[in-house]
Amino acid sequence: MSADRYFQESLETASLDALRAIQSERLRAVVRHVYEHNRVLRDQMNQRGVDPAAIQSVEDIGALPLMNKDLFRECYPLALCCVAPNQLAEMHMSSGSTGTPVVMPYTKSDLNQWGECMARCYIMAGARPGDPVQITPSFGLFNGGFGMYHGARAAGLFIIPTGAGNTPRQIKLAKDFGTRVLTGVVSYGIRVMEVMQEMQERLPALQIGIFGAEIFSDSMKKKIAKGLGAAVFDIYGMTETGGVGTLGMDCQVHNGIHIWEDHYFVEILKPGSEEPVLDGRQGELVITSLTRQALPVIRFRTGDLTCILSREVCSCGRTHVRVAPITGRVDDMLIVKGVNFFPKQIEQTLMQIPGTGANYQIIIEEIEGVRDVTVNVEAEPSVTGFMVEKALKEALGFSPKGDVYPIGELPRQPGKAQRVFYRAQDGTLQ
Ligand code: DLL
Repeated sequence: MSADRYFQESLETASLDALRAIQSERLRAVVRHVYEHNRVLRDQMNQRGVDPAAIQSVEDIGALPLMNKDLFRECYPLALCCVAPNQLAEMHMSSGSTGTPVVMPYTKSDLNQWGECMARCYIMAGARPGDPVQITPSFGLFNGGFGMYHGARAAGLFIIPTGAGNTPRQIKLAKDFGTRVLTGVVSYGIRVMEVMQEMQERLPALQIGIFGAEIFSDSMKKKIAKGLGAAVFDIYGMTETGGVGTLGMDCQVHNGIHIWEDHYFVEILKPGSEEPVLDGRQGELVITSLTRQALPVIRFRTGDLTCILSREVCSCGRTHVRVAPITGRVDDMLIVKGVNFFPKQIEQTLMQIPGTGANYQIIIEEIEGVRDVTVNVEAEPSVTGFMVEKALKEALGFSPKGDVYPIGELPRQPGKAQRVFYRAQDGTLQ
């Protein structure tokens, strides 16, 4: 494996012992930093009776209190910040579906850390300095656009910062400037693919598609890869860890998401408890950021479900742990007619039916007190509702109603797609 396949070869391929030593040293420092500089986090540790000096290595992490999204919301705007306001260089924010937003402030050093993690992802996907990269998430409070930008700067790519929207123009620019790397949220990857089909356009220079921010089943990855004619990567990150790419991405082997372990410590816990689950078993991903200044998270309950796939050295040469693509959020599980399932299972099934498009809706409703589900999917005329119902019955063990719509007919939202809707009493979808 040649050195130019890595952004930081020695760190990306460090031995497991070296990684553990780096993590322990950084954990000691970050715990001291938050204890000294943030009242909320200090109170939490005191209440739990934790002496920060007693946290000597990652083995001791279980003693520390956990953080969650509610804490971020209660601490809006900057009560969790661990540096003086004049140290701040940038902020991002996610609004979520309800309530007070989650704010992430950055120092200059945090922006470098973000750029470094994201640059590793670009190089891991096969991007090389000078490659044209088209960045399609919005440049604003959502972290997607700027994170992909900071990383592309660090990796020395040629940045085409189109931001969101105007897909025919995006395709024209990609063609005119020879875009080799296209980045975005998953549903925008779908949009580009659909509009390319409508315009009967191909993008011969495009080789790498980097998408994330939404549930991303394997069959959806295959569909997008085929539609774009590019290798597709599943990039992961969130506002609370510092944005897109901070946590990591799958490598060219496509066997799990490498989490950048010199920057983040990974635990998988049973949802709602502090009990660790065994490698290979699904649980909630809990993250500690080891190298951030303005707002490091300590044992942050991400709400995302995954499992440890492997701690072995990957055939790409990287040693950083691999987790499974995200299954869904802890509170995403649907229960209909006694069957538990995640929206991702429906996506995976729909995308395997030949002739389906990439847009779908899962509608939950109560009919005479009984919960039912209807699945709407866009598809070619050859696909019937019966075919959809049959495939879902085989995959899930019960028969949701299936309705087929012509391609382009289901509503689309800007940014992250909403896939699950609840039908209110008055018939509207929420
Ligand atoms: O969505 C960061 C991002 C931007 C990732 C662009 C990838 C591309 P938030 O808006 O804070 O940040 O949302 C974070 O989105 O907890 C997951 O539930 C979900 N998510 C992010 N990436 C993936 C992924 C960005 N690759 C929340 N697969 C996370 C599945 C993802 N879900």
